[in-house]
Amino acid sequence: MAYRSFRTFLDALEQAGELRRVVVPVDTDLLISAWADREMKSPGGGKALLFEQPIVDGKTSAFPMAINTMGSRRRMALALGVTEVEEIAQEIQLILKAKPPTDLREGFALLKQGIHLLHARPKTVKDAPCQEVVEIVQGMTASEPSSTNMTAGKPSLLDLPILKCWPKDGGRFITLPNVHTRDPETGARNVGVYRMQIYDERTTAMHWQIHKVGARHGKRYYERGERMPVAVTLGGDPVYTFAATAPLPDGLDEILFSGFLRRKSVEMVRCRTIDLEVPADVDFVLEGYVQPGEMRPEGPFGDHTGFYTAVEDYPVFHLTAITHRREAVYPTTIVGVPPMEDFYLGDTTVRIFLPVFKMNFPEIVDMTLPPEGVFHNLVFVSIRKQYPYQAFKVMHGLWGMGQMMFSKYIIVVDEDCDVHNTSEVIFRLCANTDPARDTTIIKNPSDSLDHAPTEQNIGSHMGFDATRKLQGEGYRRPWPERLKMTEEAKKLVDELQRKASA
Ligand SMILES: Cc1cc2nc3c(=O)[nH]c(=O)nc-3n(C[C@H](O)[C@H](O)[C@H](O)COP(=O)(O)O)c2cc1C
Ligand SMILES: [Mn+2]
Repeated sequence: MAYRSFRTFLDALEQAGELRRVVVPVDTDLLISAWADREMKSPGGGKALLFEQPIVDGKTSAFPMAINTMGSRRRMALALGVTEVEEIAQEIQLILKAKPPTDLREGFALLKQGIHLLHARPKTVKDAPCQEVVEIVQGMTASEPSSTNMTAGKPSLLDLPILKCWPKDGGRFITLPNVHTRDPETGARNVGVYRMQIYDERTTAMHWQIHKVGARHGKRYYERGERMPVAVTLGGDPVYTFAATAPLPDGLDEILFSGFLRRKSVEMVRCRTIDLEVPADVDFVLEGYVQPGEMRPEGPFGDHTGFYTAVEDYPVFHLTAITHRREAVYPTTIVGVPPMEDFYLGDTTVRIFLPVFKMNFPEIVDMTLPPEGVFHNLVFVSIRKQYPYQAFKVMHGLWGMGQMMFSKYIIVVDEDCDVHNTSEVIFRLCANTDPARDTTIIKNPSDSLDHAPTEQNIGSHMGFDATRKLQGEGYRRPWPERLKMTEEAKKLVDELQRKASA
């Protein structure tokens, strides 16, 4: 299901009892953040919050703002228009297994997949809700000057209800920007969520870390000495933001993936001042550019590690235009000590792409990144083990897959262990390992945000084989049997307890 706008998504959340409206004015300087932090940490991720009167520098913003809209399993499913995100995983599995159908049922299933894939191709449109209001920086020449909806005016980022999230943050940060860029050589498009610190009404930082696709595109422009067009979108169908946060297999275009997820092709419109296209139904578009070589200190920022990320130099984004819907809503999030909203974004990605992991590693049964690990610090994976050292083979495989390279600790357990039950995983880890025999330490790139490694971006990672040991793994004793009560005894006690409490 596709949402026509961010507001339709908010309406759906409200109807499902998943949204709370806040009608009192609340300051964007720490107070919305403090409120949202409490909400995100309440059982199950709390509710989405719509602040109708965000206060910026003592004035009520012209735009309402929404936060925690994807911060629970239920809201993630609603965002993606499904009952359970496993439905999408099943679809992906079907596509991966695409082969001549062996019976009619399978044939129909494949056909349906095919149609959805056709839907995935974006279309270009001329009229766009996201350009109902167009404000162009003076001196910039806009395309299609004949347009009727052109508004004179001075675009200013300070008009948006942008949060200062944590007390020692270096300023206000746009936290859910969908940053659209293009590879100048191949033309390949990319969308990633990279936070943007506001410097002034027309300038921000562009925090794409060195391992990210935006940074790679940037490097191509820098090498050519060319100004890099960058379009930042906010809002629209929530699948756009989800796709932009998902570490997609390289080469899978976020816009195509969005079309697949929403079962409707994304309508794209050309920006007014730069040569890029963006989804026509988003709430805001910040058009601009990054100048090769220009760097500026960014931060500090209260990050999803639970710590402040220190000041570092990052590229600078220069605004050339703001276009927006007349009734735009500003979407945002905050990150911090887990659990926070972003856990659910990451969790959904793992659940959706489990079939891709399983295709590469058929022994994988289930996998999760528990919230305590803040994405990259901790991975639990269960496998059906057949041969010695298979747990190590799986670790090395994961460390070689895209952003899984950052995984600091990987714990491999047997298939009968529920990886979503952290207590059960820790029990297996403690009970089944001899540290010298069952661990491995490797070198790999580290997440830029990880403050623990001595040097930024590089570090060691550790794998634990907490599976039951086979003979060929150096274990020479018989593996003991795990305790289990008989079914008969359990049934009899059920009856006895019923009687005792009657
Ligand atoms: C709320 C949120 C904020 C994020 N902020 C950043 C950021 O500032 N810089 C960054 O490099 N990645 C950030 N990420 C992670 C990227 O969006 C993620 O790695 C994504 O897969 C990058 O896309 P890419 O592979 O196309 O570069 C953030 C993710 C979330 C959920
Ligand atoms: Mn990407």
